Amino acid sequence: MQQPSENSNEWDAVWINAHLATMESTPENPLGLFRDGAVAVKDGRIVWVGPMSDLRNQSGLEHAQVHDCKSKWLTPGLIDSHTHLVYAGNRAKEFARRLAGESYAEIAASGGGIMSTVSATRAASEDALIEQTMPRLERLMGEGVTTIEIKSGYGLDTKNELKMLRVARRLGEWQKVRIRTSFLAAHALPPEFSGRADDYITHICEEMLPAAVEEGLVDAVDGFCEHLAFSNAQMRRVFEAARRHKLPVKLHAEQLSNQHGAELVAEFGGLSADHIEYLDEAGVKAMAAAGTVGTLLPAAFYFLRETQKPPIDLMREHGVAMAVATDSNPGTAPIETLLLTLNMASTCFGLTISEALLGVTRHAAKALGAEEQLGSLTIGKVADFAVWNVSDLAELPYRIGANPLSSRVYAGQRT
Ligand code: DI6
Ligand code: FE
Repeated sequence: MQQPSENSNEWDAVWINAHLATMESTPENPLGLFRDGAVAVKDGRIVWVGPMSDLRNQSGLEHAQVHDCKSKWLTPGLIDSHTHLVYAGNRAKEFARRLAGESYAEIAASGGGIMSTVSATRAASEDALIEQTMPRLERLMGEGVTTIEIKSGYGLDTKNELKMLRVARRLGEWQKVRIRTSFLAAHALPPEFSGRADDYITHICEEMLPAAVEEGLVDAVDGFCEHLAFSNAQMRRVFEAARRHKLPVKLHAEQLSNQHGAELVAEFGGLSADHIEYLDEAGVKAMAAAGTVGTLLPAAFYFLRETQKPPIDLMREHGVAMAVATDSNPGTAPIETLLLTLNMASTCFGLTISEALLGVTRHAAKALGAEEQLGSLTIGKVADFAVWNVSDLAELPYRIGANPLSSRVYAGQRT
């Protein structure tokens, strides 16, 4: 059991009579489950975690606000570590085209796909983007999500990429949610650079990224390494620019084909390789050696009716941590629920209940480079919790379309 920290004398609040999933894994107990526990909070951080039987002896208890969980399950706040939440419009018409037989790649090649969302997003003001994104954000928050990664990538020029990132930052200031931004200018080739992909990469490295960094808008650098987007060599140049700014990298890798993007991101000590349906053993080994997380995006797999599954067994064998995220975006994953995504991760990819839940907590925190702060009920970490009205946490991935959230706690405050 964890020991109280020295300055824990006066707690602000304590959640009692909770069954806890600490996410502090052991081989026998991967979710760190224990029943009849309590968690205490001060200044937005966890200061004590222990069994109810030890609570009475804690001096911090005296003035603390007490929240009785009445035997509900309490987990860390959920983390959606890969989203494209900020965008304008939608692509329902392209869904209809796909149902009539066109492929995602064909629609992209005909000027639809990412480019249609780029046009809509460029035309939208910051306020309009906020207005359109807010309901999506609130739906995720309503499922106990307390941290969300949001990418740019629908601006594709300096002005509009910065606009998207500013919107992401503003959402985090207005709502009780932590936002981590990723700079994704290397998402698609904008029409201004048609036929000149290498020049666009130069423009990203020399103009766009420095401008975004200058405004403090970038937490990580991302890219789309794919035959219909950017090559491994082009992504290497973007990652070298990221390194000059001391920014961590991540990558949309091996989604539709194997471009050895996972090896590239691992070479740069990257946070995560995402999608990874076509990942091979060399990529898995490189990720294991670098501590790069494999981020699974089953909603995109489902929505594109893909059949190639990520190499889950190889990642288990080599000890690659797996995160699970929505990929919420208008083209390949128009989804606004992380709970349903958990179900898809288990149903489509065969993740165990523990793997799925670690994928939206501790491993998702690692995918954001925030494992020191987030993702488990550990003394010193931020007090972001979700309290669930379930008798067994397996109900979270199991139920389809249900939302058993009872309450949500952000930085020690009930929201
Ligand atoms: N892979 C995806 O699944 C999304 N981006 C990416 O790089 C798709 C984005 C879109 O179609 O709008
Ligand atoms: Fe994505």
